[in-house]
Amino acid sequence: MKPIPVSEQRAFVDRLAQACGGAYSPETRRKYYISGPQWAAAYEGHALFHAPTRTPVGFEEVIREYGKIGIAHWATHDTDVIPTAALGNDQQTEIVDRIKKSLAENGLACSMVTTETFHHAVWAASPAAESPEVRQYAAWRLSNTVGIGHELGAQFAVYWPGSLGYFVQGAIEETQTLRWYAEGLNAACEADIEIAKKYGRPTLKHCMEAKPFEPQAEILLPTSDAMLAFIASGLLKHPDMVGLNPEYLHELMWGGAPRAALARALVAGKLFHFDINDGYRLKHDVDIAVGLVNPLDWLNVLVLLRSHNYNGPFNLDYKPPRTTSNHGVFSVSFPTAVDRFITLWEMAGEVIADPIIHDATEALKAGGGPVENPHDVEAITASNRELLTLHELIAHRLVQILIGQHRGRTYSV
Ligand code: XLS
Ligand code: MG
Ligand code: MG
Repeated sequence: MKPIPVSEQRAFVDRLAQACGGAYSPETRRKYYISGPQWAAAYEGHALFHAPTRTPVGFEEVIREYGKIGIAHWATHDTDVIPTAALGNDQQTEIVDRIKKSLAENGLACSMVTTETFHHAVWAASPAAESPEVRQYAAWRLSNTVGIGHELGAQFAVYWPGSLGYFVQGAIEETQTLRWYAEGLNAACEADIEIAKKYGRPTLKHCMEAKPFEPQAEILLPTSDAMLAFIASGLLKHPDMVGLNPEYLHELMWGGAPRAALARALVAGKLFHFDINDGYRLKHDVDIAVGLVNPLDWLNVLVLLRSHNYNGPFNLDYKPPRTTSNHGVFSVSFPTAVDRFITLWEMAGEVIADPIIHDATEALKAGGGPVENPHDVEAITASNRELLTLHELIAHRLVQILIGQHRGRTYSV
């Protein structure tokens, strides 16, 4: 192939993206509770050892582009859009008004707000640091975000505690730090009760998000399960207001099965919000877009959520790769992520309705019938021995559905 001149590269990429097919219309995409975070689209490709590869984009552009794609909800950290020094003053009011206008003009709603308690130097020792001034400031920041959430019409507030942990042993006392962390959440819930009254709105759903490592060496609440225990620990004044925002990759990172983590959140009634992305086990928080690494697992995750009527947001918390251009973020990265999600979600419906999977799972539950002596271990083992082969058949069927083989896709050899 001849070199593609710079002036023709966008058109070339757009033509191939178009040729991929399998895209949904913006109207169809809007029917799903999919949210696009400000920080995901505005991510410039930087990291500790990585220089930015993209130029900054502000919320007006992100909201406009999400609107064009058909991403109907938007989420943000306070400092993604408001400079830290401007928080709580007139500039905050002015920016929040501009956000409201931008959302309305582009047909989006704000679903979630979250407080940045990890990036600024003030959080070096976490938002539950020893210094009472840091903790007071943290409580104020969380409450201020709740206020922004109500002003923007959000339903959820997310808490990723970032540096809640330590690099060096013995530097902090874990039980004390957890108590202090609870105080921050308590302040946010109390503020919410007051602010919600003023706005005549229901209180927000407060969602804790775990990540097992990064940025600290040892994390106090590394998993969604740890957070469930924390919510039930008695340290929270309003545990009913607090649930989880599991992130798919964050569960995979510690070696867990995301679907099992979600199941534990579901049985506890705490699956409020869900950050969707993909990546690898026991590795860095690579935040790859949904379905690019583990599509089969993703299909299974969505089968679980569909069959339990999960109706919270699917938040596209991923990072377009450093190789993707500013244009590519909105022309390739976000639309393809949304379309893979929708296809996997609809496919999950197909799995639930599939007669083979249905018959197999029902047969496994029916078993081989009662045995004469209910303590006869050999008879119990033998009674459904043949039926157990269905486990593997179910797995095969799921892969068939994923790759279209169930529709008779074969190759002539
Ligand atoms: C970081 C988290 C973050 C939260 C919101 O790893 O995923 O993006 O979702 O602070
Ligand atoms: Mg996240
Ligand atoms: Mg992540």
